[in-house]
Amino acid sequence: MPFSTISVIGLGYIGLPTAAVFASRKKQVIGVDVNQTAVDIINRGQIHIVEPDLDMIVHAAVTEGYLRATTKPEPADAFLIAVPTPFKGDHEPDLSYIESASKSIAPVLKKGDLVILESTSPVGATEQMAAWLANARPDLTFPQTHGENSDIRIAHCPERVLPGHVLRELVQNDRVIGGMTPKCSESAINLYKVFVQGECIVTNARTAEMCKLTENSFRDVNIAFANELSMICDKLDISVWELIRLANRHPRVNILQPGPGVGGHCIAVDPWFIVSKTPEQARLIRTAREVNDSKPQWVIDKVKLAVAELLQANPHKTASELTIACFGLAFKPDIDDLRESPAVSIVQQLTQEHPGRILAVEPNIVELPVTLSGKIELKTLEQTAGESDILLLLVDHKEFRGYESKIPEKSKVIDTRGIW
Ligand code: SAJ
Repeated sequence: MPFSTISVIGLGYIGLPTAAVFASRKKQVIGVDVNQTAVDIINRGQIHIVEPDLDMIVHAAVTEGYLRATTKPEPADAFLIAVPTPFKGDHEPDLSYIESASKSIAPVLKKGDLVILESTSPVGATEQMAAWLANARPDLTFPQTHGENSDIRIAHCPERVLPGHVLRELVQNDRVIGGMTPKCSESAINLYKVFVQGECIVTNARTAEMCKLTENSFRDVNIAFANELSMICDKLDISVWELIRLANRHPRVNILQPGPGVGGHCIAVDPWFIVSKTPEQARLIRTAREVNDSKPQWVIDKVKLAVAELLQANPHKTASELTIACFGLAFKPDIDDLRESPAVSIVQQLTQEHPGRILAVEPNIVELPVTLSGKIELKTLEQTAGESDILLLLVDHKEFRGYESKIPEKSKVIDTRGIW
């Protein structure tokens, strides 16, 4: 079935690139978002998020008339829901965005439409979405009650793109397609084949939900292993970086890299969706989360120890005379995204505990986030050399490589990334 009009609900880090790529394949795309400012920016052919090359594609799609944004859903042949699924205070998934997105599209659904849930979701969320839709539209039939004969087709097709490489990965990655029935999957494949060059692999909705959570939990558990090793090695006076390099020479060992903690919007969140459904079984997954979440405090304790050692070596000094320079604020290297960044939370806590100056070097931003502004000084690499007593490397941005040669002998170095 050809899809002439496609609607994407949620124009964030996943929805907007997806909408733009459909539009670049000359589909009529209606982007829907509750944020009027984002809608206005997109309709001007600009973007409100940071992702390489996305501005160009959105600009072209809007000027050529293939992409239009609005706050109110309109009829379409396929709807893709790409809204956030955060967790609440107790690590329970919050499906309220999916609920309001499905309730908002329900009135414009018509027989033959396809609805795809792309948001990362706990197992069962697609069935829940189908129930919300069916409840709002008793005049239409849905797969949970009418199987292959339903008026509406429903599938879960999680996104798996890496921030910073979204446009390439959207097209090239394989796609897991979890239809509520085989016909739902078939319909979803026809939609994704508009731009996906990777393979589209069919499963059911629950397995597709679990697959996405498993991918990110796999990475989280592996990073937790590396982080745990770093804390063990610190106690045993062994370089964890050398250790991992050596162990990885084994043909079947591939350990990831320790760091100051795990940030971003996915890996630190998704494993909790597994834990919340099966708390008794998901013991390793929960512990990995706890290990990774404990790493920022471990780094802060290292800084405090360095301060104490410096004061012991210079009894005439006070802590307020010591300057700490923090290298990197982003949640991972070579991006400007500071949200959910362990580096930011470490620096924030240092501002509360350290009475002296705190400098930050973050080559990917021009202005400090509000949470840090006025509390620390944003500096360039050149301005920082020689000015600091403690150098704390938090993100392995490319600009920081080789900087170790400029660090004065007397300074204390805490390198959470192992590049110095
Ligand atoms: N990190 C380490 N050590 C490592 C690798 C990463 O400490 O060896 C840290 C990073 O510094 C960062 C965090 O982990 O703080 C997450 O970074 P990331 O590059 O591993 O992942 P994200 O969050 O940018 O994107 C992930 C990807 N998932 C996987 O690689 C399994 C991406 O493909 C998903 O689409 C994305 O989550 C998502 O949206 O779920």
